[in-house]
Amino acid sequence: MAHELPPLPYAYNALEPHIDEATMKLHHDKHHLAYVNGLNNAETKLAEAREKGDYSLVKHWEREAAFHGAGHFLHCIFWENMKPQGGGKPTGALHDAIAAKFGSFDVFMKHFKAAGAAVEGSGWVLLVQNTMTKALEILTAEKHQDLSQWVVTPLLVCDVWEHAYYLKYQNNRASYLEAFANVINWDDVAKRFAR
Ligand code: MN3
Repeated sequence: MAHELPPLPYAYNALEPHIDEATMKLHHDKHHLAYVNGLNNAETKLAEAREKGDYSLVKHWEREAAFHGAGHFLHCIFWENMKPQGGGKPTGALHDAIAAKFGSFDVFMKHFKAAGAAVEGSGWVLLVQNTMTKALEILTAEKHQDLSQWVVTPLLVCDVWEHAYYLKYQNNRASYLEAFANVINWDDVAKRFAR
């Protein structure tokens, strides 16, 4: 099931004069499409690696999947986060949650814009909800992936920092991963998946 470029939910010129038509055309038709194609290619290569049992290029293709996948999913949200005659303030539960966390909507917007302006190089500023604490947070990302994709919920995680295995396995992380496979609580993973 290949990923596809979703059509813009409005015309290319619909956000004028705030965001110009030429930018929207290039951004959606060229940049976003490149992420979609790159993600499909990476997933194909990873499927081939699984078929062949050859993981010699797994680092490269995982990086490609993270870069293009994060780019694709964030842009899907980005287009829908905008509309002609947008702006103003949220109402209802979202407004209340923002006010409760940040003090007021105006403070939230100041923080959001400052955080976005401060991202070094290319990146994003995001309002997110932590799925564990339910808290709203303002987060930033340099580039957009740093080896992961957005819009995912963790189901099974394994710490591969050295402190998690060095006393017993020293530099042999692969042996630690073999051992980890023997202690996975699949009931817990299944519960998270069902949720
Ligand atoms: Mn972009």
